[in-house]
Amino acid sequence: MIYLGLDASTQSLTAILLEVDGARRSIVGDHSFTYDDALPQYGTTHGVLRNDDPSTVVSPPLMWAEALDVMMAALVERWPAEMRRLTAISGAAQQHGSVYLNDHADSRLASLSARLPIASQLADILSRPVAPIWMDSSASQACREIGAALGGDHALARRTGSRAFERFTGPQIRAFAQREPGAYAETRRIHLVSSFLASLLTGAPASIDRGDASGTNLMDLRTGQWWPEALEATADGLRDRLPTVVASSTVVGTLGGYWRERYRLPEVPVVAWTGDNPSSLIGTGIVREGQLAVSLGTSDTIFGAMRQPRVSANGTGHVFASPTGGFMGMTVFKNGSLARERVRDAYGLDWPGFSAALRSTPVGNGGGLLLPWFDPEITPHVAVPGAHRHNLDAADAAANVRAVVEAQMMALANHSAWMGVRPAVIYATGGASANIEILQVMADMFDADVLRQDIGNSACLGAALRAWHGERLAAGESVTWEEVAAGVGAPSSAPVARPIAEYVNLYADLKCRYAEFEQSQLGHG
Ligand code: ADP
Ligand code: XUL
Repeated sequence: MIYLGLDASTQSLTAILLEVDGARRSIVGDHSFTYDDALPQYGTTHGVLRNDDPSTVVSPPLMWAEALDVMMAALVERWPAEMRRLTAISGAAQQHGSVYLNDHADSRLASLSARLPIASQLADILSRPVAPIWMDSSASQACREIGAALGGDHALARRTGSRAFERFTGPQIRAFAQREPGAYAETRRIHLVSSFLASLLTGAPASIDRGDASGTNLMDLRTGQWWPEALEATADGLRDRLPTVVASSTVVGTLGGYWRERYRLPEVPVVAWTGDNPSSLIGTGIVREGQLAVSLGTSDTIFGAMRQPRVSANGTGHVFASPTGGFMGMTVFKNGSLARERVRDAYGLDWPGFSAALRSTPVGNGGGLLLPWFDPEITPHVAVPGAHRHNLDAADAAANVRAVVEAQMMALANHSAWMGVRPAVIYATGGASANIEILQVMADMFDADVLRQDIGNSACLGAALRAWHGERLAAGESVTWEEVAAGVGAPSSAPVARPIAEYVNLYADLKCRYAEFEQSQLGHG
């Protein structure tokens, strides 16, 4: 049986074909491309569109639709036999981003012509031509209003898992309804990226899973359904515009006629798509509390499973529903890979040069510190971007490379303390987990062994594994999450980096100094 997992991330679309044959599982195909390279006509840089205002970051939804077409064509060309034997599909997508569809959407999706590319048939179903994505931080006022209407940050966090965050879908919807009331009035459906892409596959409005619905400030974590008061505090008539919320293992439809005719694919179940981070939880095999993963992708995230939702007292981080039916804790940083690239490029380096700089500089950087807020930051909240240096010469390339990596690892460690987990092992994933020198800083900072999967994209692997789990469940077979997590997803057992006692001690001290520097720059010092 062959399962297709897709991951529509900020910068790229990735696919994994997973074959399950009894206890044997193997990856029989994988393919990935960046939107910038494959679809330059949309004019994105790193998958996004920006204007002069650093708080506004959007992407074209039609680009994601066209990317699905490009991906299916490539998969069918390279793995024709496997694609004909497809058993089920699921997906993961960057979280929080929202897509706004008008009254024509339902009938258009149900009657797509297989002779024309999908994107060319969707242009007039959007009530908003662009989708605000997780990097957008322009909804501050909406956050304040929603927080105030729902009893303050802590009350909102206890109910939905997070205080109001600018990138969360609820505040984004409120900001849109206030700025463009006419376009909001024309909006019939609002999808997250995950449920939008699932809808394109099924040809009908697809439900959203609880994991991705947790990133909206609109779902009650205890009931796993939309929270009526939050809907009311966010925008008029919102309930009717949102997808229904379902458990992550739910089959939300079958592959639509467009894909079956255009690519000669079977009519297979489509399992609910989820967010990339909940999907990574499955892909890294973290199904028990006490384990943590760090994803170094476009965003840097740190997350782990939680049996009961425990929100942080000071508003850092999130609790989401996990695809396993429990919960997950997470802290997110916007200045992840793009900040590392910014430093790399500022000094004319490539990745080997970046790694060489890490090897040639002393651990602790002689006390040189950098706050790498090149973009507005999520954790801690920084509205006005700016990189701040302490004891660090901006002209010293190698020291700045070490400073950005140490800063990111210190921020990951400090701002995940609220989860109360001190792991002996960290599971590293995401594009930058290819970099062993970065992982050594991680090991020393967390005093933990770092394990890395052979498969770099755990969100995509999680999607393929969830397709398998959901399809089997629908067929009446129960597959435990432990079984799902075992096997192909498991990292190779040998750590790729181990903590060195001397550096662990040095970082214990430096982490406190970093926290003080951060506070002083935030104006709380
Ligand atoms: P996404 O969040 O879009 O899924 P990925 O997890 O695919 O992102 O990561 C992409 C990023 O990986 C690139 O932006 C790049 O900065 C980073 N990357 C790739 N190779 C390396 C490397 N050797 N060292 C550090 N970063 C790397
Ligand atoms: C999670 C978040 C990002 C996106 C993009 O809350 O904002 O990690 O999911 O990957």
